[in-house]
Amino acid sequence: MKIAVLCHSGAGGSGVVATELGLEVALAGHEVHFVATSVPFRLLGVGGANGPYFHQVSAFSYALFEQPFPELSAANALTEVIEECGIDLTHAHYAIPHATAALHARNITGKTKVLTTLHGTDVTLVGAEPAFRHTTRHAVQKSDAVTAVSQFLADVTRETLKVDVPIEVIPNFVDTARFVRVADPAIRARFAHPDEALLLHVSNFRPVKRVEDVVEVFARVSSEIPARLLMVGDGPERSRAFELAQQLGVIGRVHFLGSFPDVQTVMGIADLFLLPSNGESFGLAALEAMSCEVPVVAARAGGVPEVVEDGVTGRLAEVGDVDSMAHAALGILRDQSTYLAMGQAGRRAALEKFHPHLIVPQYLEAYRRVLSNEVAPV
Ligand code: GMT
Repeated sequence: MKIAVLCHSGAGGSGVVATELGLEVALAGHEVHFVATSVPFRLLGVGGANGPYFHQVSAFSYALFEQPFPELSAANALTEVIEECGIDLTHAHYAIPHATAALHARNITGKTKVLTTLHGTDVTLVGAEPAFRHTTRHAVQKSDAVTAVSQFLADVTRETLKVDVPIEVIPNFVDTARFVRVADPAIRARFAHPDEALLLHVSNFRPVKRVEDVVEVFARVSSEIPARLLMVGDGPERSRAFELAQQLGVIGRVHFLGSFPDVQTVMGIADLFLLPSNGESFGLAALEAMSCEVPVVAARAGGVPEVVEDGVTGRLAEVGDVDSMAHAALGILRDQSTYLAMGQAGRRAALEKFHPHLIVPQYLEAYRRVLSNEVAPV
């Protein structure tokens, strides 16, 4: 198959899933062409003459246009790739602008099929916004096939957008060979003393992530036990988290590391992962932590309970309940046997439920069905 992958290039989960999946599909022997505004985060340094290939969506600004048209630029770039490379199927990650752009390109060329994967905020934030409701609904309704990354997201999509097309649930996956425990004391020693608990948060620091709750939880934990916090990623809420850490007097124990693609190293040395988001369709970062045997303390929001099993692979609390989250974190960190059991259960879940060998074939099968005009069995 020749597949075009239309995705965001930043550090957000949808771009990460698009990239990791595209790489797996290429490994399975298919020709994969990424189409994005810049090289996707986790594709940096990968690819070559044998693919996967990258095609840039060019930006165009013109004084008469008060706003840019990312959807039309993406549709234009995709149209060229479809024509030049003979693309069979376009996999659009995120509804607007990517599914809409893919539908445009399908109309222009009359050639490609479109499979859209919904990731979360494309429905829960963008699609729920009156300014985008009709266009998001149209994108979902008119795709040749639609997948969602959790049952929660499939249900919310039906309710919010009032669509009646089949939505197949295909969960996120994790490369369990890469996301492993890192038992190198020298790496851990860069951030924490051996007697300190190392807490971790990884995200794109958007409001939905509630990064201030991360700091609040950490302040409570570190008032009880020696601890450090690694904050990995960047985004609009980073400075608020920094200021709060200063106000709470814990800034000396919080490391803001910025954004980098090989998060597996910091995941592998952490003792606890914090994900207090107020809405999370899946929570890929939590799964990556679980694969590294790191227990997760998270808010019980959206699809998170489909990933983190309360009391087994971590602990869940209500959104904003930082006292309960801190209490749960301390309970795990103070009890070595709970800590080890939760870490091992997380690893087992990653291997038995979210391994690429289980998930990638589901996408390949969805591609095959779309290309042979079969309907998804949902
Ligand atoms: O909000 C983000 O963290 C980024 C966002 C995206 O679309 O780039 O992530 C969403 O997709 C991920 C991959 O499918 C999911 O694991 C995240 O839970 C989801 N984020 C939200 O729903 C907030």
